[in-house]
Amino acid sequence: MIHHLSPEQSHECSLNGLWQFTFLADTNPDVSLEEVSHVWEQVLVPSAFDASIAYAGKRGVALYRREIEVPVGSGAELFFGAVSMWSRIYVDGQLLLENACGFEPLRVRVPASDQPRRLLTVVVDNRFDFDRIPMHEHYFDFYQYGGILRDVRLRILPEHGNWISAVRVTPMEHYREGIVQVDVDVVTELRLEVFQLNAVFDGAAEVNCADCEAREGGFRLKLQVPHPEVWSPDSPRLHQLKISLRQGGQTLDSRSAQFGLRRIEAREGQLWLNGEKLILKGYNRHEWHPNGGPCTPVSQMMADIQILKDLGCNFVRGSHYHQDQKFLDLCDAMGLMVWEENLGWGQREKTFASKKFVTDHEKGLRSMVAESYNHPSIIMWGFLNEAGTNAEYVRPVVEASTSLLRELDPSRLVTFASMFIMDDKYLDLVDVISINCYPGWYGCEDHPEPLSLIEPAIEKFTASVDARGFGDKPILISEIGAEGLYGWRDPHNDFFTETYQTRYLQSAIEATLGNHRCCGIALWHFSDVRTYSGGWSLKRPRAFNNKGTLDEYRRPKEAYAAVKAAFTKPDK
Ligand code: ADA
Repeated sequence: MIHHLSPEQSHECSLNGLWQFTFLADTNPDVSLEEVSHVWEQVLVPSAFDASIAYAGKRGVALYRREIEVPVGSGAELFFGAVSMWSRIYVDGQLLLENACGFEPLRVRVPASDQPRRLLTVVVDNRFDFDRIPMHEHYFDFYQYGGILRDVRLRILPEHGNWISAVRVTPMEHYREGIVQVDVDVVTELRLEVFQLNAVFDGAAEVNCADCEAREGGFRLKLQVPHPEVWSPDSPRLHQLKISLRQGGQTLDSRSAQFGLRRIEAREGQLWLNGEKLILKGYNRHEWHPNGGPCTPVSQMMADIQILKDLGCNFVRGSHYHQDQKFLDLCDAMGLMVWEENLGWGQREKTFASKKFVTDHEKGLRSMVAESYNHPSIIMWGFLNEAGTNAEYVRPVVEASTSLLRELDPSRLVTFASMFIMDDKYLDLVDVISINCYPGWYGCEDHPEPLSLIEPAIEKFTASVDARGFGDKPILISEIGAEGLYGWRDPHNDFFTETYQTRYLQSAIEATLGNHRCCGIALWHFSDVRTYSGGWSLKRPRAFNNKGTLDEYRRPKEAYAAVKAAFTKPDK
């Protein structure tokens, strides 16, 4: 439908569905968009083109296009949940955005035109190219796909040009009484003083916006939620806020936000949620399923959350990239706490020497916080999984990332997963010390009883953290696990059997939850996933990371019952 009239308020529609697609393989990404020889086919957006049989394993440039309708004279904003790996977004042949992080949510402003039908074209490239795309490197232990991976939406902006671009709700110290700080970002060319704001909670209760301060780019308000209910994993109560931007009694634009009232703290060496000591029990989870690769349907996300709940989990680490907003919405509603992190995996000196990496990493952090700010399920922000944090070359990025995250969101905790806990140089900078470790799996070639290494290793790590003066910081075992090939049972109960994996996870949970310094454990990992291809996969049977407690189709391995028993045992 064409909107001949310009809208008075912004409104949004989905651009998911069939798009035209052409795969151009190994070509220059400066490809002509108009080339007549392109052969177009139809694909579904969102999807990963290389998760389909036709393009499995293929890397190269692909074009996506479709028509969009924007009323004449109105601007618009496009939202892309994720476009992987490298992308350029064009409207009517005009380049509007170039991006080089395949999990980052993107917002793109579309200028007004005198034509209502506009051509949206997206160029994607899933080839590794360090200079152009330093956020993605070929050695990451998960398969990196190409395509428009997540939801696409179009927001038509009001013709008068005054609109709300974001609403962020922060529960304050008196969150139990419903006290929140609300930041409203406004795009306008007028002085902010000419506007009034109107706030309605939970669809009914209008509150007074008198305590409102105009600041650069918008307003900051202190509001009180009527009938406040606290969010917790056992009682994940959510509230809604609708903010309207008004001028002279007329509503110019409105925007809604869903949020929860809760407080997360790290002190006295422990985590506290709503003032109560918190023990995290959970998993690392990749967004992945064999049917659609990194594009899992919302029904699968919900099924995964139900499995996590059944296992007795209250926590999931979204390894190792920005999370799909639909998954986070479900975690909010289901009461599953989340660690969300920026894309990163085991980078070393070469990466940190890249100026483009440093810029793109910072951009990734900003868009993660901007997009996910209101989810009560998120209790901590992470970045740089297993980077070289035993060395000086990461210092500028670690310092900048921790201070940026705190500046953007002082209400949550900051962490990174360290694989160098004994000589990590940056533990002073984080709120939660997160340790990735695999005692009894990697590096125990000559040991007759590898499982016996787990408990002493965790003891050694926590003692070393305390000896360095960080006794006040909670310690999370953020990864630990062993491979178990689904269906592989054998009297030797050796590595790769389901039984070794079961015993391993039992020991890991016992050693962690029995250690008073640990605030929790995130097992590596929820379900098996496809990983790097070719020679890189030699240590990964089937070219999969098989450390899932479930296989890739979510069939439980032997370890499932053992983890469930350990996680549902009452805390000591
Ligand atoms: C690391 C990494 C994970 C995974 C794991 C493993 O800790 O953070 O992504 O690769 O090792 O299975 O070895």
